Amino acid sequence: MKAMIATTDWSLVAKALGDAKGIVLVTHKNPDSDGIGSQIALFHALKAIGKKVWIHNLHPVPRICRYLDGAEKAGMGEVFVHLGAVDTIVSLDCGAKSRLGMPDSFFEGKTLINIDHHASNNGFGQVNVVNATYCATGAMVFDLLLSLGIALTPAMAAAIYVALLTDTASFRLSTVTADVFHLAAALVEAGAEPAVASKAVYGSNSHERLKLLKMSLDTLQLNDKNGSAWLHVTEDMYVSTAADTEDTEGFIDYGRAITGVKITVFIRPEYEGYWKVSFRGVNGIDVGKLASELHGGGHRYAAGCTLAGTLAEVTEKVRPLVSSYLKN
Ligand SMILES: [Mn+2]
Repeated sequence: MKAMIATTDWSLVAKALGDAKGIVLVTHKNPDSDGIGSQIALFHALKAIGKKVWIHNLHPVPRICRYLDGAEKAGMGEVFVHLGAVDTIVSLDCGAKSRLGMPDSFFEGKTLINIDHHASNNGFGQVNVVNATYCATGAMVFDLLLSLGIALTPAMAAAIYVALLTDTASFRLSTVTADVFHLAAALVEAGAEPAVASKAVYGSNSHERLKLLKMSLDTLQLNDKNGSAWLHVTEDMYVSTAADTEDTEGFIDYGRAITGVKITVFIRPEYEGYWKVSFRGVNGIDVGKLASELHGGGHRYAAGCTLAGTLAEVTEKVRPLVSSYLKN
């Protein structure tokens, strides 16, 4: 097996994990398949070398990942009952400490290891491996396991595969290189099942989700001479369809798939009075930079921020900035 990026230096992470007596793996609020897949793969790996390890996040495992062997191990909420048994925290796929959503007391006196591929990551750990050239944090976990000499089991391979699948939008993004396919092949050889992952991620829609999608597509607007696509959902739509935040996963891709659209904006309720604004950009447009101008972050091609106000106020705030990114 060949490392995705052979030059990544895992020595400090290996040392910290080697020294650790108890480890908790965490990922960002509203976790996605990359965060969860990375956690599950590393969980199995650390178990295999005899470590005490837990998975804990603020929010639950998304439905599309619950088929993974190990997903049932994930705890959730602001309170982590095993905190006393833990001396090391590993943050996976999280661009900022605040995005973990855990209280300050969670981190007190612990060694924090930060493994991530978000360009906006500021290195908030005591040990950091941050590299935006990785297409997924799952690919980083693969390289870490390789450097630790841990053999991939089918459960680890399946977890990394779903991370890779979703963070590359099914191998559709410009981050997809020959090395990504080599990695995918290695995962399948180790027991990952692409058909099972695809069915879970893309073939498990609920009726509620499709009703919400229909309403959201009704909000689709093209601006900036058809260079930007905008769509949203509202709290009322959640109520009338009985769908939830998780069901909006992938809605933004409908905008991205329109010919000529260079930036897609998707807005959804975050919490009372706040909206989550997500951006997707084509090659050559850095929506990560755009989001950072609104105190958010992410990748060049996918990013987001949280803004206060009404939907109309938020839209008016974002619109001129989007236009300015389309002028050059
Ligand atoms: Mn990711």
